[in-house]
Amino acid sequence: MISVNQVAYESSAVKHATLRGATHYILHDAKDSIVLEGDAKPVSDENSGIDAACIDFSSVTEAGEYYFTDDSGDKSPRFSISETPYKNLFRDAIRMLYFQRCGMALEEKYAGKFAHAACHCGKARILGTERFIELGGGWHDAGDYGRYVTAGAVAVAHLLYAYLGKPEAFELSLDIPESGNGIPDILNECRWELDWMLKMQEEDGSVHHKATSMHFADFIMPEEDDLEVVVTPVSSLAAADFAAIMSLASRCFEKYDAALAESYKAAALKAGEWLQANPAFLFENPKDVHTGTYEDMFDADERLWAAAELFILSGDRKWIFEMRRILELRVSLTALGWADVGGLASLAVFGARESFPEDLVNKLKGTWLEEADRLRSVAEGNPYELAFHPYDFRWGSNMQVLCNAMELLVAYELSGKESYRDTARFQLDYLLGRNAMDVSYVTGHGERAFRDPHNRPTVADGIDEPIPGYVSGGPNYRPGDTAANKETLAGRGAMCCYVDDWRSYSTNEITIYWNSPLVFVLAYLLDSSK
Ligand code: 9MR
Ligand code: 9MR
Ligand code: ZN
Repeated sequence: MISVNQVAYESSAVKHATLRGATHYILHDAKDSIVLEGDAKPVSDENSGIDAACIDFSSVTEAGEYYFTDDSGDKSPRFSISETPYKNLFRDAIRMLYFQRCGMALEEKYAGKFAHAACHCGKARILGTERFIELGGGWHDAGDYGRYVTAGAVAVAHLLYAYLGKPEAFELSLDIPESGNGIPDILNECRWELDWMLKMQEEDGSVHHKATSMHFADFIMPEEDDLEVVVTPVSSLAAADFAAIMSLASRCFEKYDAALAESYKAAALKAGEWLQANPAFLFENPKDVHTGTYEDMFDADERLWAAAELFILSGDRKWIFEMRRILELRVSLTALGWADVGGLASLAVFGARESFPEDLVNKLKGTWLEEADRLRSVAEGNPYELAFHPYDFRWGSNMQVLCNAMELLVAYELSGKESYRDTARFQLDYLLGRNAMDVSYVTGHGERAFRDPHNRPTVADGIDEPIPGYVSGGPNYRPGDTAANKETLAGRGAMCCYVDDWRSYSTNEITIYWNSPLVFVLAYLLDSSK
């Protein structure tokens, strides 16, 4: 069996596939002619538990459709080689966020057969009070209908840093209601989340952690969900992420809508003042609230990100002192997920290098490149060239795969070393099918793309296929749901602890912050394929 990136390889790029259970491979073009053949010797692979070998077919550069066969009689999925791969994938990966919109009818004009009525339009209650607030807007977090500030801020951050880094990649219409208003559609889409987030801020600058029902809704369409939406207490995690994302948003919108940029700025500064005056307010689910927690025991990395962005926004040196204070602590400076956001602080600094003290920039840059070296060497050690060890396959492992690719692509920009970008491509190849499950983890993209996400609308809408462009959470070596658990997945290697089954929230859910790093990675790779 030969696993490939089922979507596409870029003509001029390095091209690898992975073979298992065979020793001879043949590459065919669309007319079944043999293009290349060779022998490979499988070696052991700790991630999948199955011997495998890496195949290099970089010498094949002609655009077209291809597939592999091997001496075990297997045929690989078809894939293409193209000069401009990923354009449709990129668009669908962003449009996923439009489909997560809450509080707005998704019209057929934009949503096609996936259209549905507006949802969650009633007022929300501040938990523990009888105070009700208008809370329309935002994106549903995932396969559930909650809206969570920290998760949302991180998703928007991936998108906006991608936009600031590679604005040309975003010169496309997403066919969303705001398209054609003179503002890049990526900003239009992010605004839907940002303006909701503004409503989560209190007068004193603090920010509520999340807005969900008391327990998860059934598998019904969002407009049928009439459970009361409650707003949980504030957290310093939410306030810090909020301050950072509003600062960043203010910069991005400045040239398109000065008044809006000003309101994001005011909100950011207010959250920043609250943060400085208040200690850590971590988050735990209040009694009787059973939805996701996004718990995090440490808010220093969130504060670091906020300080970096607030410094860019205000030029106030107090934020540099705050950064130096936090840099004395043990904070990851490369992490880009929802729990650890120190890497977002690094991205903020790299994008505004001239404004920051040189020693600070160098420290972050040094740490960044060290991590890129580590990732590259882990990837070199296995036949999928995945920068993972078995214990990296946690809930949402595909986010980590993509965040590693982001890390490597930024390392390439900082250093010019091609090998970082090559390793980044291997991470994308893994996501798109070059893995031991032989699955493309993006719906609608790839001959063997997953089809059955843990996503309420997909289950409830009566349409056979899912909306294209969802990223699955992916393999989880500690699965824990009715479809994926210790019994059903007994004996499998970590890379194979996955089921394409809607009941499997621990391996096959979708979230906004699993799509957003894919958008970042594709924006950077599209730039290189110009
Ligand atoms: O659908 C929920 C999903 O969004 C969450 O990620 C997951 C873990 O918090 O929980 C899912 O809801 C399940 C609940 O936790 C237990 N009962 C079954 C629910 C639906 O499968
Ligand atoms: O993505 C989250 C993952 O890292 C955690 O391990 C998991 C369990 O706490 O929760 C995931 O987040 C879920 C959130 O709590 C509710 N919406 C669905 C998210 C994805 O499963
Ligand atoms: Zn909704």
